[in-house]
Amino acid sequence: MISKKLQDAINAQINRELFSEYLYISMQAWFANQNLDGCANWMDAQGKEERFHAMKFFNYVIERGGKVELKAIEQPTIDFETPLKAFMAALNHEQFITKSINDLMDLAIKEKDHASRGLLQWYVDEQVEEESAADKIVSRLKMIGSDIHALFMLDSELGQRVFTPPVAPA
Ligand code: OFO
Repeated sequence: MISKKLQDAINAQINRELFSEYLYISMQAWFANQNLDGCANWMDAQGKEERFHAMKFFNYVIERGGKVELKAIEQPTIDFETPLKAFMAALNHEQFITKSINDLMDLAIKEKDHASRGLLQWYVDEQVEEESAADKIVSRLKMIGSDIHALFMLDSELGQRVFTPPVAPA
């Protein structure tokens, strides 16, 4: 059975993952209003990924005999000003999430909870991808600057993203 301390910490992380979904669909709405449908699609896929992250923790808590306690989800930012600022906000958010996953791992190590360490390693690896994906788009948007044609090309590329549930460890 999972300790109360770890259970509470994972419940807090479930809230952060659900907030992440909320933040990304807020970005999706903003991009859709800018008629950048490819960027909106990318955010839609990212929101679905966050939901997957939340539910993976959710199922784990239950599997370990713990109690899932859902808390209120904070309102996300609704105006992002420019595509670059939106993706920079996404990158900053992922860096924040990485830190919270690392803190959870520290707690699992302290509690000698090996099952949770295994689960959290999956998230540690996932965060490498999450940060890298956002960082790459930020870099490209910086190169694009005010070149509308290049922005539309990137938008079209981001429109190809499809959410596929990440493969969980065996
Ligand atoms: Fe759940 O990784 Fe992004 O926030």
